[in-house]
Amino acid sequence: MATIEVKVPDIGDFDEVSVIEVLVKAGDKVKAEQSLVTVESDKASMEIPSSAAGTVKELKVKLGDKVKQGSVLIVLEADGAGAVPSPQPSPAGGRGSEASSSASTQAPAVPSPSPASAGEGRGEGVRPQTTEIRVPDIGDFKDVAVIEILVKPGDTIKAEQSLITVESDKASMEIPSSAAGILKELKVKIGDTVNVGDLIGMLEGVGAASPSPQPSPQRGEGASPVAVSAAVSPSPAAGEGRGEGVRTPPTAALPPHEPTAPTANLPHASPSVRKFARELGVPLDEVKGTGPKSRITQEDIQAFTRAVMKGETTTKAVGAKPAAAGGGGEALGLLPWPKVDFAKFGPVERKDMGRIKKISGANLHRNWVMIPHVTNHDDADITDLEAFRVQLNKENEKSGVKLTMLAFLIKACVAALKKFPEFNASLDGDQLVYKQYFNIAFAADTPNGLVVPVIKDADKKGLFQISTEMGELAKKAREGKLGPADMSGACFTISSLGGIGGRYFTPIINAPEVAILGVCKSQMEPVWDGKQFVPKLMLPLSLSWDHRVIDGASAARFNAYLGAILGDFRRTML
Ligand code: CAO
Repeated sequence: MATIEVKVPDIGDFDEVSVIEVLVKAGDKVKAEQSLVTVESDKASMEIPSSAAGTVKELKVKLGDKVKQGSVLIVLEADGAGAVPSPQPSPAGGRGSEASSSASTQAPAVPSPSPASAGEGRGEGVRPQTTEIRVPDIGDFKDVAVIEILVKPGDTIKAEQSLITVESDKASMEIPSSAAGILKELKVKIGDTVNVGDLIGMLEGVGAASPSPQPSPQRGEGASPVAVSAAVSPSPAAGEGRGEGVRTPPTAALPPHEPTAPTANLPHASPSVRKFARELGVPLDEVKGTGPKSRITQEDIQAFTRAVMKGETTTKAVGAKPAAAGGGGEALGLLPWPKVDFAKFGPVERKDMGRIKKISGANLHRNWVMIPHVTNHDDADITDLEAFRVQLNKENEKSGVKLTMLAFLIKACVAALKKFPEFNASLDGDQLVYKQYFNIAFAADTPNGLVVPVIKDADKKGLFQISTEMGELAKKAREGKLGPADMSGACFTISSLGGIGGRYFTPIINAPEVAILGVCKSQMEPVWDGKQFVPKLMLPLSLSWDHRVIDGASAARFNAYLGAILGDFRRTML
């Protein structure tokens, strides 16, 4: 199997760029074109894709590293078919002599620079009164979206001042003005898609830097590169060398100018983070960045979303609307909460909600809104199990530990989670995290509200130990003494109302878990055994599951398996 060094491709004129995100780790399988790292300069950020498919053997960069063209990013054990083993140095770029005993390859250029002759054939153009500013050569990118407009008509623009930001799914870049002058007209708006040569705006007046708008015959088969070059050319010096076969970097990446005021106010985030924010409708400029140089990370977007969902913060757009009691629904396009003067109808007393209720309420609300819940109801025959439990408790009366039905349910759930691992998983972006430990939480009713302590490593504990720990945790819960460690790390939750009553209910999943079992009060029922009705102690089960992760058939099998175990506990040993 070939070993490939995946290197930073030609990224234009960037001398050194910082690695701001590492998107893979050793052992990961990557596809060709899959992004490996995000790099960022002061003007552009871009994801650098892998040039081949394979398994990451070694990471050669870490967050904060400075890299440049040719820096090795990863060592890849290439899949036969996916590998692109030959290095891609450009003779024009002076790298043609590079050789390596192991196959060495540049990731595809992002953006790939234009061929050599962009500056050729300009001639001595007459300085026009009005200059067209067009999208420069931005390499292989097509139909890039305009995501920010940094200037407005009437602004005085300096040469090299950024005008707009464009973004593909792999890179975002600011497009600078090739000339100085007054912006007469903008020809693009946010959301437009643009390509090389598209008109961005019209400048009037003073010193256009790249005067000739004429197409260059030497440019090759490109559609309209010269207008582009007028927009691109960052400085006479950069234009001059082109005729000598020096590769022209995408000017969008080039300009060494000082950021202008609007640029300085722009939120700092990588393209993938911007995309993520847009998908969620999160206004980036309201998110506080916690990354280096206050860069906004994906976690920042998630934290902002969580805070909005919990009602701890609101977006400016929503905040600007008239306040509504019970707020938050407007963000989802819902009607405002009804505002009623209850005192009009009779005496009332107002009390602040307790801390636990506020916290658990916000969590439940988020989980209810964000998880597509389905609940399957079933019954388990626990006639023999209950008799066994009663007998064990009688035998162990003196020990002071009482075996509860919940302890049996915890053990039964561990067996079912082992058999159906997707129930012991969590969603993390596009990935499922399968947990190989079995921490089971149980809902406990306390005077202050609902809390959910966790029995850790329930698979390694016996029924008596589980019952003992449950008793201790339930006592701590009632006394308000549970610490964060007592309530974290759960894989699956059981909510038992068996000691209280009821038949079935629809428990809300405790994110990031993907399922929860609700249990109600068992009762004797006539059950048909094929010949006759026999009295059986039936336990109602209600399993809520996240339909993004679990299918209905799996949920039915999970419940059936749980029922079989509770019907005959010896099956846990199988
Ligand atoms: N069917 C019939 N009886 C049951 C039963 C069931 N499924 N589960 C428990 N019981 C019985 C017990 O055997 C016990 O009876 P005895 O006192 O005669 O022995 C009695 O009910 C009380 O049990 P319990 O509820 O105190 O104990 P537990 O181990 O079953 O539960 C705990 C402990 C902490 C889970 C429970 O006290 C509790 O807080 N339950 C409420 C959970 C809750 O609020 N869920 C809703 C969350 S969503 O809002």
